[in-house]
Amino acid sequence: MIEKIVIANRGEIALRVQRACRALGIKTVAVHSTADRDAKYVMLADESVCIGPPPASQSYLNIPAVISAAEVTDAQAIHPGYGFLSENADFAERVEQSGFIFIGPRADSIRLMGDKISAIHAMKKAGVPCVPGSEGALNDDSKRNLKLAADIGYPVLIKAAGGGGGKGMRVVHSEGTLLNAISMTRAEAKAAFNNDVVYMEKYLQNPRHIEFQVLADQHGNAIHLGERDCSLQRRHQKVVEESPAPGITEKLRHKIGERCAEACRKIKYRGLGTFEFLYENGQFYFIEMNTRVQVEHPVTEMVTGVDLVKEQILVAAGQKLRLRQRDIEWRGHAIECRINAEDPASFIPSPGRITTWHPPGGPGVRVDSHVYQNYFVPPYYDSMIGKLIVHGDTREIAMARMRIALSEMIVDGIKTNIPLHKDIMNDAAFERGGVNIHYLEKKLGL
Ligand code: MV4
Repeated sequence: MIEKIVIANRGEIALRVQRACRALGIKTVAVHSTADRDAKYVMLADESVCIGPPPASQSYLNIPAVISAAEVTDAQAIHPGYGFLSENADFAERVEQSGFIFIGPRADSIRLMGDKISAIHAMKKAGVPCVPGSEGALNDDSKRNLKLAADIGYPVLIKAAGGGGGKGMRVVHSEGTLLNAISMTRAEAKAAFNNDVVYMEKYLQNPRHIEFQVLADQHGNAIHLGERDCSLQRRHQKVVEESPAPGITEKLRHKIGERCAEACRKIKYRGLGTFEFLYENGQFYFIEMNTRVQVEHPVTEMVTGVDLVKEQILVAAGQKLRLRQRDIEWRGHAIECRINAEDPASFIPSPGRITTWHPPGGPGVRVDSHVYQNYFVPPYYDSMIGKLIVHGDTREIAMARMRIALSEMIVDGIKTNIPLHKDIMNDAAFERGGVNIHYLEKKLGL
């Protein structure tokens, strides 16, 4: 069994992983940049190693520094959290080559999903429903590309195989602009990802973003833990997430969830994973798979009662899944608000010292945050300072709890997006449930 884990991340997820380790009796090593030296989660860890200066490129993204931290502390495993090195196949490979356990999938699974074309190909083959599209890379044969688009039907979307998370995409409404759009997307993709491979999909105009959580072990077992609705986003940054997704029946949940679990068995996937879908007119369309623990994992934990990070560590250690599909039960409804240090109207980051930190509490309220009174939010990293998650028997009760929790929450010294969350929780369309991916940007007048 693993006795000591290096947590190759910072902030709330570093603390979250630490808690899972503690629950399993595993010792923790925090790695940190000089900007995070005084963070409480660093002091709470059993050991800590400074791995470099504030810029992430010289600390949290420094592969040799992270692996050295595992060597000098005699740890057996490395947990990458989310962001940073979490979906870097080369990192996963080097961790394992250095004799450590990477707490995540095998490097080849990360690589498979990192290339969006190979991911779609593998998932389609495994029976997961995908968006109608080119089924592979586009070449420079204009006639073929025009025929592909005509067959798919306009509007189409040109996407970069190395993209994801919203970068490198272009909508094309008619044949007159198709060829130029392909070359433009290709050039941008080359510049951004050093990979000019692009593909084509039918453009879905008003979908919801719904994702399925899966968990698999190294022995061929895989289960799904239902779905999360992450449609409330601004510029590809999720703002509010919830589980279950409004209006998704138990029958549909099991149908799509089982397809995802079966796909994991077919590709011999191990660890936590998220299948991202677009959902429109009652149909699910796979777009991408994430091979890490996600920011929004707590909403799934709240409705299923499963500690996902704990299970993730156990399967990485080689244990068989303790949970079977029939053990998974969904109870009530959970909502998460991402609390960011930013101006609620302009979204400009607002780093600085937190002079008052008064988190909410009470039944069904969870706060995942690493901050505290007098904490200095550094300007170098993501502006998320925590997550407020609520649970209730129904969506209405969860929303009511979120309104109260937001009203109790006091953060002074910096600006936060709490006013935006209060506004969303009183929005009539959000209250009805099932808004699409464009709703928040339209509401904000973007
Ligand atoms: C799409 C789409 C519509 N049709 N694919 C954006 C990020 C990347 N992960 C996939 N994205 C999209 N792919 C087809 N065929 C619309 C988006 C999209 C989006 C998806 C999920 C969440 C927010 C989004 C915001 C804008 C566009």
